[in-house]
Amino acid sequence: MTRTKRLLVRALASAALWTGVSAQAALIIDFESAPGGGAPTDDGAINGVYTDGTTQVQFWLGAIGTVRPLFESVGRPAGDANIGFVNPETPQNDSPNSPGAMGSFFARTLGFGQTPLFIIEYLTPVNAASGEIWDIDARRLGGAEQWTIRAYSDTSLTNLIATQISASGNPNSPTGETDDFNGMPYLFGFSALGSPISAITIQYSGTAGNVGLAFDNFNADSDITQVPVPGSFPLLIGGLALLVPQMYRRKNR
Ligand SMILES: [Ca+2]
Ligand SMILES: [Ca+2]
Ligand SMILES: [Ca+2]
Repeated sequence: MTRTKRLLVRALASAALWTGVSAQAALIIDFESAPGGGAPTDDGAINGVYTDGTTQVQFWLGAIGTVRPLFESVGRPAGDANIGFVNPETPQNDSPNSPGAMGSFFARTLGFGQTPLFIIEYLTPVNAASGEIWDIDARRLGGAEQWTIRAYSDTSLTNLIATQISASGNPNSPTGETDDFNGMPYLFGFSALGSPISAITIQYSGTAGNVGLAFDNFNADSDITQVPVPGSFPLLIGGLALLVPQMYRRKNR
């Protein structure tokens, strides 16, 4: 085997290892199916536990064991009387500015003007989580939307281990409905907290009225706001760095 080939093999092995690391199992809940499998129903309750066989998680409103959040259809198909968010930047409400970014369904609270505590309850504690709060916007001269996201190490919501404040809508934008997060996701994430996470809550803490929560693409056990550099990544770069001059030399022979 030539030196170039050896280097190529080493670089490819590193790449394979790198791919393996980033493809670790993760439970991603995009609300495109119901917890037990099967298709969601627009405005139907999100009943039951989502699981990938390892992580188990479910959603509540107000208090654990009481009311369930609802599935909401992306866009506004005929007969959809109740929506999750208003977006004047797209032809239909409940639509992301980037087509496809929410799939066909997301999760919402009960309706505008009702913002019960959104609770993510783990039956199996995790070390990380991240998710998208959609369409954080504002009312022209009428306040702005904002959410407070908290992680707890228990399901009685007493042992607070982390708090994040979301971005805020911009009440000074020309319309109050076309600022940075209108029709866009705000991504929150928790990891490396010292204690495992048993619950996450999302509480409304903004000043605009007539608000509801739109939630999607929940990484139940991974924090995609943190991109770790895998151990093999420097080796891959090193392998390629050695390889490039070899190839160059060969080409100029
Ligand atoms: Ca809808
Ligand atoms: Ca609906
Ligand atoms: Ca979705």
